[in-house]
Amino acid sequence: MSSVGGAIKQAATNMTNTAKIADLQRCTVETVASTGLTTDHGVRVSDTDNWLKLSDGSGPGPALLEDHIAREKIHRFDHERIPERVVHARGAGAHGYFKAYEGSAASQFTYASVLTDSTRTTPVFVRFSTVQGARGSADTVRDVRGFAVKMYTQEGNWDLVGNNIPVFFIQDAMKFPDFVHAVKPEPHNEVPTGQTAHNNFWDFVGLQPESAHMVCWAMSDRGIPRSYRMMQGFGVNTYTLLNSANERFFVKFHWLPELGVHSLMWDEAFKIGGQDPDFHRKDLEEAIENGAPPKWTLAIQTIAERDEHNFEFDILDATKIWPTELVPLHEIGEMVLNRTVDEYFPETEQIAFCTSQVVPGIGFSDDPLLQGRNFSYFDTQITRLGVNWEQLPINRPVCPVMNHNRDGQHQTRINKCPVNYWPNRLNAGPPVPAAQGGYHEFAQKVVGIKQRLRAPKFQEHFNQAQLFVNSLSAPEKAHLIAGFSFELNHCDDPVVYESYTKLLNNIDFDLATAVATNVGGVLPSEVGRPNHGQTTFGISQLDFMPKTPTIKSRRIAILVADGFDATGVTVMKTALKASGAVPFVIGPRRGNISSSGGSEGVFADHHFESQRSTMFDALYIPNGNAEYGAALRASGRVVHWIAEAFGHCKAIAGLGEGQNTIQHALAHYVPELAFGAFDSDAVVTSYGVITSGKYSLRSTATDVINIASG
Ligand code: HDE
Repeated sequence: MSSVGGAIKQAATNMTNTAKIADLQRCTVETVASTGLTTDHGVRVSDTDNWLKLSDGSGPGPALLEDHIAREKIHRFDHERIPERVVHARGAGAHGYFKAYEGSAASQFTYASVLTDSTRTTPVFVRFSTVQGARGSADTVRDVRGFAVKMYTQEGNWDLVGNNIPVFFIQDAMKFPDFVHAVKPEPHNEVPTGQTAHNNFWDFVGLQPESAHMVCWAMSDRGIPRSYRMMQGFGVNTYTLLNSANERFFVKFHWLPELGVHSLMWDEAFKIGGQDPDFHRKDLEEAIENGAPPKWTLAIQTIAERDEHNFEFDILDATKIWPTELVPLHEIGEMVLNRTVDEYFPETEQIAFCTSQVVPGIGFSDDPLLQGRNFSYFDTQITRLGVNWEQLPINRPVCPVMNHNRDGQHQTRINKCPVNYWPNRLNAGPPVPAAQGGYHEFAQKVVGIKQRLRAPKFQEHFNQAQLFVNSLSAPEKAHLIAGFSFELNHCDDPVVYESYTKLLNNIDFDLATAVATNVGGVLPSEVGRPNHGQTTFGISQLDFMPKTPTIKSRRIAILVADGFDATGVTVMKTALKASGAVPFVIGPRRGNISSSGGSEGVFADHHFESQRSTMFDALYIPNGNAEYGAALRASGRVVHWIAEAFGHCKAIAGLGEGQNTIQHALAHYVPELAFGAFDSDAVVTSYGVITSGKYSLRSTATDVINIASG
């Protein structure tokens, strides 16, 4: 029996056989060539290319409607599309597992076994996404990234539907439709795609100042991550945990990436948007398939019930972080994503997250954003996937499901039971008492008057925006100014950019002055709001460099031409691979490139035109003979490669002719033109010209330098 595609995932399947993968196997179909083509009702088809026609043979003749085989093919095609997600339409997903750490602090706060039982391996599916763009938009646009985790626990599914930014634009769920309408393409011309750089977005956020803190995060480097694998994840909303002594704690969830937090340069991000719109999607797949499964630590911040009101901000306000100096992080487990999907639509598209899906020991708070989310997600899945969306293979739990919900479109369960209600004479489907694992709501005492309101501490909007700006490093601050300036410069309505530059003065005078100067906004005449001068850990990406410096899974380009030094390339490739990096040889053509000794050549994976410096983290140019050096220096594309990589603060190393070529390319380089030149010091060593690298890629730079010198 020949099996198409069957062998492809074999290796991966063996090492990732979680309970969920086993469950999905029940409906995973291998394409078996020997079966031959059939209709959907299983009848073998002899011709799938020619519609049944009435013809004397001299011409096609009219097509006959009676051709049920052709009709079925067209009908199925006509209905392939489902509504895309109203936000977060573009995404990429992967399978993996979560494991709680042994002896972590989690059991002080919760009896949820998924978080406390270190002997368990809980299957997970994670979907990363952008928010604004349509399903077909580019990955690297400036936007917030979704970080949605479905844990298939033994007590039911737990969905932690988060973002890569710890706060949100609005405080009350009722503002969500306004916010999304404002950020999405404008209604009259459906412009722009995958961007927040337009009048309506800045008009709205200017009039809704509670968004100021989140807007700062989105305009910073956090809005243009290098990879999904190098982002933090945050539950954002305040949830609650319940322990076995029936004590309740408020909790915020954090995912901390093993690889550290890194971003693209803005100039890189929008170039990649055109050069390779699937950059992040492919990066996730490439890393998993190359044996570098991404890993995150799960950490929690908790606040006891009695301390709820002991903070100057409201701990239920999703536009605020809980500074770690006030509320420390406890690391309680880790998540690894080690398996790519078999088919995008049934897995990544049909996965449906709901904040309301929690498991015993985890609950909600009165966070007004979360309360609305708990309603919205379930509702939207019904439009997107139909009422029985929880039965879809990717969504169904790995534990038993038993209740009296019935029927609806696309019901796939056949319940062998004559009663579908409770109570019933057969005692079928009785509720489970809390003591035996039934979900238990905390008995929260609530006294109040029915009213529409914003609670008092929800009125303050700029303290933490200021804290954010104060906590950035100098390069990050410059990137923030550049981000604001780019976006507001795209707004052509003066009312919009003038009022937003005025608002910025409530956050920071220098920021407001710099942005207003760049975009023709309103220059502040005096400080709008005194700076409290406070900073906090965990805002700057420099706070999240990898614990152990690594170049694992980083893409390194080796530029060559005929006459290169074969030994130099072999040694470098071997050293890079040994460090877990992924080297690519780029030459004047795809194919064999001959070496200086004429002995062995090297196969160039790509030619100079087809892959740009933006797609790599670092660049190495080996030595070679004189003709080789001359050819490299005569190539405008090579010179541009080097200058562009330098401008993006990449690690660059070269030997001999490679070094000469780098110096040639950078001889007329005007540092001020570099897209971040302030932290891109050119260092000339005996190994070549090496930039210190952008702060966020510094570990790569150091390691490439070490390898080049070693
Ligand atoms: Fe969402 N959000 N959201 N959101 N959200 C959706 O659900 C909504 C919010 C987030 O990969 C929708 O299945 C409301 C915060 C992610 O499938 C929808 C409010 C955070 C995803 C919805 C928020 C998020 C969504 C659209 C304000 C970070 C993608 C399709 C009260 C914690 C999940 C869907 C995936 C998706 C509603 C605010 C994250 C319409 C009403 C805050 C990662 O239900």
